[in-house]
Amino acid sequence: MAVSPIPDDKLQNSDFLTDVLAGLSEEQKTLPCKYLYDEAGSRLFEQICELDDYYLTRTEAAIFREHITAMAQQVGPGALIVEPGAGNCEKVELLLEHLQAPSGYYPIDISPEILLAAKARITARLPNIEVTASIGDFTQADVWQGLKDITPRKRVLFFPGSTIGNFTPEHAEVLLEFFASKLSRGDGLLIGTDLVKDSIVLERAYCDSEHVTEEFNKNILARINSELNANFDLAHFAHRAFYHPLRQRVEMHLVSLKSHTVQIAGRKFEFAEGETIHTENSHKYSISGFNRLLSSAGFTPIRHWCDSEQRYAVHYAQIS
Ligand code: AVI
Repeated sequence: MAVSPIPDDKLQNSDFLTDVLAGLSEEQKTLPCKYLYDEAGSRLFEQICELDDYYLTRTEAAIFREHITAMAQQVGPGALIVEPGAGNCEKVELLLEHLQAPSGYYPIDISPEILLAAKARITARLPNIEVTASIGDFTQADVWQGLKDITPRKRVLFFPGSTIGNFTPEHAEVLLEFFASKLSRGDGLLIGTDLVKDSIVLERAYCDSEHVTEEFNKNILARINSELNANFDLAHFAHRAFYHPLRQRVEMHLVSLKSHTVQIAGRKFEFAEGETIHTENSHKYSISGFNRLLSSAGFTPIRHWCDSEQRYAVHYAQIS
């Protein structure tokens, strides 16, 4: 099996300060969305997942509940489930419970505390499933090395949550190619994607009436203040999220409400009134569009499951 890291210029794993200074020096100021998830940001994201306006999490969960038997059959007996970015491993439990004689579960996550607590929970609940927790960044080669010691009948990568939507299509293809490089013929990928839909529904999901997404977005400025010795005034920025139909994505921005200067680690950044910092993209796919992406990354789309309102899809693809 080829094991190689994703090139640094594609899905980089670089330093917070370097990324912030570089992003805010661009003409369209940007901040990489991975920095939204410090401890406070991760807590806020958990609250987002519970919001009425944010339909993604509950819709995906309902699809899994409704179609879990078919999904488990599709995965087949003796599979090793590999989950990059597994977090608290909650979503995989239903699948693990329904699989026929799974050969194990291999979650990968950067947070040792969360991953080891999840391993203990799963082992207590499903003692027949061997859990091999791999701690680190799933875009790096080392965290996949442990797979060498496991020889299941097949491997299936589990990547729910529409996380793939936070990569541009170009980077999503690189990531899926990287996943494909960890698999062999007959192995599979079970992946969740949010579907293209009415912009009102989409914009409500990212501009919720309880203002949790606003707090989540602004938290990145608070994080820069506390970790990088900066002086952002959060009251000088507003949250904005809108659907861009040509790019098929919701863009999240922070809008400067007045002309002002911010200092970060001794460097000055000017903000004009109305200027924005682009903080996140959340790409939406049609079924055919995502199938094209899977194919270009080396997967063969096999089938998908949707909710009755066609809001969200879970795809199964394999290496042919
Ligand atoms: C993690 N990710 C799939 C979420 C999304 O919907 O793109 C992140 C998020 N950003 C704002 N709300 C939720």
